[in-house]
Amino acid sequence: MQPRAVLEINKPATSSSNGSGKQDVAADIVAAEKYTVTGAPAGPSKLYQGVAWSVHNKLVDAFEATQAYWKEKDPKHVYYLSAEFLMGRTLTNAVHNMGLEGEYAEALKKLGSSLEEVRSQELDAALGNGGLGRLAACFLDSMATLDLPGWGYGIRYRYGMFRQAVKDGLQVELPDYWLDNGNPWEIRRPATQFKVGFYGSLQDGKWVPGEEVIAEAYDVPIPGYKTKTCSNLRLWDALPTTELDLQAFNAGDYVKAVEQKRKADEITAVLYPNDATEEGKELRLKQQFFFVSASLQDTIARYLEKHSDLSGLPEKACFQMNDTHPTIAVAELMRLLIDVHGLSYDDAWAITTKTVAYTNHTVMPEALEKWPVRVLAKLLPRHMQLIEEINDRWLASIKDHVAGKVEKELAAKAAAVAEAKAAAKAEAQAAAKAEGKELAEDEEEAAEEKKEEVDHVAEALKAYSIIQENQWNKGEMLVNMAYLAVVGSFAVNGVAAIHSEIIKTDIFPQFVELFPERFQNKTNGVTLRRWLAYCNPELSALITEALGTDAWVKDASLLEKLKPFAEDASFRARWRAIKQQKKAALAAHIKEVTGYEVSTEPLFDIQVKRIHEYKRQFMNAISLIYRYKTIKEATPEERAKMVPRVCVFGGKAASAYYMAKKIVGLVLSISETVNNDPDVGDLLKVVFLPNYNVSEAEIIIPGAELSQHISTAGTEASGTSNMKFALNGSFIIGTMDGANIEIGENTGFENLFIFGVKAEEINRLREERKDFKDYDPRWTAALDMVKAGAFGRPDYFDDLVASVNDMTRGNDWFLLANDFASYMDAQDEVDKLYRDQEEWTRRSIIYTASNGFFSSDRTIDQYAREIWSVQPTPLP
Ligand code: CR1
Repeated sequence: MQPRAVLEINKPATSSSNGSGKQDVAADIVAAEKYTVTGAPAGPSKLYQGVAWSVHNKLVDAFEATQAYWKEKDPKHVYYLSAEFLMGRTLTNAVHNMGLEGEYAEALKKLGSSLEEVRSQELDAALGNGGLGRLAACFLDSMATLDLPGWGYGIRYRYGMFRQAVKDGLQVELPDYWLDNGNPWEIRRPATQFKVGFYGSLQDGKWVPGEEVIAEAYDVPIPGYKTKTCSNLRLWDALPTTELDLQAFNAGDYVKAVEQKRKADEITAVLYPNDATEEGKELRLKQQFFFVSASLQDTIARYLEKHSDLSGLPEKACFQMNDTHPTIAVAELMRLLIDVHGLSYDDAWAITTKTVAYTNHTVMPEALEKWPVRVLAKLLPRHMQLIEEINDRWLASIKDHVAGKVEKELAAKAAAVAEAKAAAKAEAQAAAKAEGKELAEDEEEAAEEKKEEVDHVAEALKAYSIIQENQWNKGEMLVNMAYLAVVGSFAVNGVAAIHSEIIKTDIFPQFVELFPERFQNKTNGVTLRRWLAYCNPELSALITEALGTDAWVKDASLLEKLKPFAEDASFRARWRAIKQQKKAALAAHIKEVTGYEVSTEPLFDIQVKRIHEYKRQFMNAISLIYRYKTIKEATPEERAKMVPRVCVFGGKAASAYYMAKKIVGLVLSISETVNNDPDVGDLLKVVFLPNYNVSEAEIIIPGAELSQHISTAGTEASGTSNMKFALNGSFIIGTMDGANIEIGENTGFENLFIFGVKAEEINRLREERKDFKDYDPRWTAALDMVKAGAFGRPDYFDDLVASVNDMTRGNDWFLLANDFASYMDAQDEVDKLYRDQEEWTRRSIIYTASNGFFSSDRTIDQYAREIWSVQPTPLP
């Protein structure tokens, strides 16, 4: 067991800047270093602390100025409620956004170091899982940059999600001790506390919680780029109402003495605790309610400092629910307005439905949250009661519409039946006539049809009901949180054009029919600060030189002007040299982390994202096995023609996701076999980089030449790394899914390697392929190698291999085998183009030049105008 290297830190008093304008930054750093770290050895880690606390003070000044100004002006704010914020490191971002890089570079030079050296000492704030959390972080950057009044609200998870490590060729999960060295980027607010209750009962219609914790605020300043605006991410920590029960303690009951503290600690320990158990489910809901309740109470309290009448709340606040995790906000806002502030149900509902908006981020059924009524009623009895009332009123309000629809459908059906019957009757009559007989009339028919209609309406209403029966577990009632979100919101949006269509046709069609205007699209974006300017300073400098300005960092549409440079051979040479430099940096990182030595000559081919069957890392792995087999069997002449590749994987598998963990295991096994096979040499290297996170991505993405976004069409809502890769001049191999489609439209589809079936073909194919056996021979050959143990542990991979034939969902559910042949063809096209380095580089430039659309500034501008109605409010 390694001891954790925890620094001892005495947090400095906030804001030490002397306000006299000119400052000696080096002295400031040294001073901060002294009062922040005691007993730590000198070196980059100590220096990091000094720099960070020195920058902290500048951030706090900007933060206080902005917040005071907004408080005075009282503009409408957006509150971005999110279970995840994947912030990554802050130092570089803060220094650059505030335009302090010159000062700090100079100061650090004096101190014998550099920003690059100290930045690596910072631990990632990994309070997120994947794209959804990183999107939230990009959005905060853009909101501040566009001077839009708005805060993020979330949870300060003490151990993040988990740190992924590799042990014996498999993923293991460890706590992520990201707060070990203190956190210079937050400000604790002991004065901002709210009580949050759980359990208990309803007494005389009033909720009396059985358990309470205190939510305490931590503010994380979010500096905008080239603006004085410094926004806020407010994260909640949970404290017990009684930290130590001294009586229990003195009575020797030490467990009971700290029970409250333990319960509070549980809430803010980790993101997404395993919800396979009932306790886990309850804990997740507890977390969701905890941060939502605190955030709403906080917002209302601030609103009431300036206004007395809550009916004006929609003019001052908009709550954007980032996926369904914060959806309990609909019920909690109702409760606060009715039970705490004395409003009528109708007034409360009018306010709620003008204040709350919902973004859907997924169509995967397992991620569309449904809470058992049982769990909700136990943990939040008053909220369950309100949800029932919301549902009853909702269903009553649409009953006529549904009845009308049913009537029409029945009439159409009856007409068809009558027609068929008449035809049959005519036929029978004709036959009877031929035999010389008479036919009797059926008199009971009409009465029966009337009775049927009533049942049909009730049946049809079920499709609209927020409370539904569990289709897998009859008798269990569930609250469909996405439906609650749709009913309670004034706007619902998807995150890429195709996804926003799919949610209308497949997820919420019955709601679209009632209020089509509520549904919108907001194609995702990424901040060009972090994902181009700062993670790839060399490329950024070249872009700035070519365009004669760095204005593209804030106005991404200017990137378009790079296009003519793609035709300039000397520019291409410089572009290529920078890519080589970034590949070298990635190669060095691979060596440091995995020990594998990779050449920088091969094509760098990357797939980094959460591990999931729908993202099809397994298909990529199988293709690499086939590539390996081809190399092994090739003649020297054939080998000479091959395009060598370094193939990098990264991504976490959810701790309870059995199949995903096996996929990680397979990639690691392939990597070990291939990289140690002397026959292969530099023709193929396969690398799994553990603990993929924001900082890893900042090294990986600039070094990529090809990146893989190969989800089964219709399953990836958007993807955002595809945008980051494209902006860094990396090609995309991918399916017609998520934002790939819009990237194709912007870049020109001829520049992407598109393969596989389209979303509209999926359902038919899944049906057709129930007994599919006609596999591509390359697919079969590769799988046979796994089965035969070419990568060790054949038994371990048995069910992964079999998962493609999983009959419970239907054969080849994610259509890996189905798409394999076209995937391999697309890969051949990649190799072919890579041989022509001039053309490859030309198109790489086109990628960067074409994708300014995917700046999150554009996305946020759309949200602000089309959903939030929030105006830029810059400091004078
Ligand atoms: C989607 O899977 C998308 C991000 C951000 C994810 C991904 O395609 O880019 O959201 N969804 O919109 C998600 O995490 C819980 O759902």
